[in-house]
Amino acid sequence: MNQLYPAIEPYEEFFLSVSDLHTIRVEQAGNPRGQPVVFIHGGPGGGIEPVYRQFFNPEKWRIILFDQRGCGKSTPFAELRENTTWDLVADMEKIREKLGIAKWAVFGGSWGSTLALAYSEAHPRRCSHLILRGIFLLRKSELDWFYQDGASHIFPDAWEKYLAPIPEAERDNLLAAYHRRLTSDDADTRLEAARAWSIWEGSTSKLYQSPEALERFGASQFAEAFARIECHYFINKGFMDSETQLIDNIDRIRHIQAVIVQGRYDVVCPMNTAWELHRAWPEADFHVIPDAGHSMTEPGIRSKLIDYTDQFSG
Ligand code: STX
Repeated sequence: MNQLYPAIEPYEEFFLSVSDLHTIRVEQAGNPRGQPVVFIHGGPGGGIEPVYRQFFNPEKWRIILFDQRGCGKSTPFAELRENTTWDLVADMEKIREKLGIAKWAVFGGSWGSTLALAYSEAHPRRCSHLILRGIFLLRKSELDWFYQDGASHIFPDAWEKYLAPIPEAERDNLLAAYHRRLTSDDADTRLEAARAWSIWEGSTSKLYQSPEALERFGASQFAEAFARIECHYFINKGFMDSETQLIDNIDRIRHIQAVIVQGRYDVVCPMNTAWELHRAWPEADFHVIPDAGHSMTEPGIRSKLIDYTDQFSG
C-alpha cells in the first residue's frame, strides 16, 4: 500500500482575475522544475484541501492547485453568476498560459473527473496524462440516484436528515426544493439547507464514515459554497449540450495516457458510470478497488492513485 507523501506547503500562491466578477486562488507546490500536473477538486464547490498535495512525489511533480469559482479562497464567495463548466475550462487555460506550461497532467475525482473530461476534450493537446477517480458524468440518472431515490435505500438514516429541511409537499423534486432554499434571500434558510445537503454527501462518501470528515462537511462556511455551487450546476445539467456529450467526445482524448480508478462501493458516484466510460474508452487503464467507497482518501484508492502519479512522473 502506498502512503501519502509528507505534508508540504505551496512555494507560491497567487490570485488570478478571470472575469470582471471572479478572482480565483491558485497555488504551486512540489518541484518548480518538475513535471506539471493540475489538480481539479470536487463538488463543484469543494475547494482545495492541503492533503491533495500529498498524492504527488514533491521531487518529481510541479503541482498546480486552484479553488474553482466561488469556493475555497476564490472570490466572490459562493457566487453563482458567471459560474459554469465552460467558465472553469476557460479558467484552467488562463492558469496554464499564465504559468507558461505547454502540457500538464490532469488529475480529478468525482466532479473533478467531470471537469477533467470536459477540459481535456476541449484542449486535448494540452494534456500529457489523465488520472480520473470516482467517475461522475452529471447525467440525470446519477443525480436522481444520489439526490432523489437510490442512495436513500443504502443510507436511510442519513437520508432522514437530508429530507428534514424540505416539507413533504415539495419532496417529489428535491433538487428543485433545495435550489429554492439555497438561493433564498434569507441567510438562515440558506444555511439550514446548505448544511443538510453537505452533510448528506459527507455521510455517504466513505466505506467507513469518520466523524472528523463529517464535521468538515457540516461547517457553515464550507457547506454554503459547496451546496449552493453543486445545486446550481446540477439544476443546470452541468451546462452540457447533452447527457452523452462527455462519452460521445472520447475520441478526442482516446490517445492520451490515462487511468480510471473506481471504488466498488462508491454510493455518491456508483460504478456503472465508470464502467460505461471504460466500455467507451478501453485504452485507458481501469481499476476497481474492491473495498472502497467514494473518497480519494480510501486506502485502496489512495494507493492506486499514487501508483499512477509515480508511474506517470517518469
Ligand atoms: N459531488 C461529488 C463530488 O465531486 C456530487 C464531491 N464529493 N465530495 C467532494 O466532492 C469533496 C471531497 C470535494 C468535498
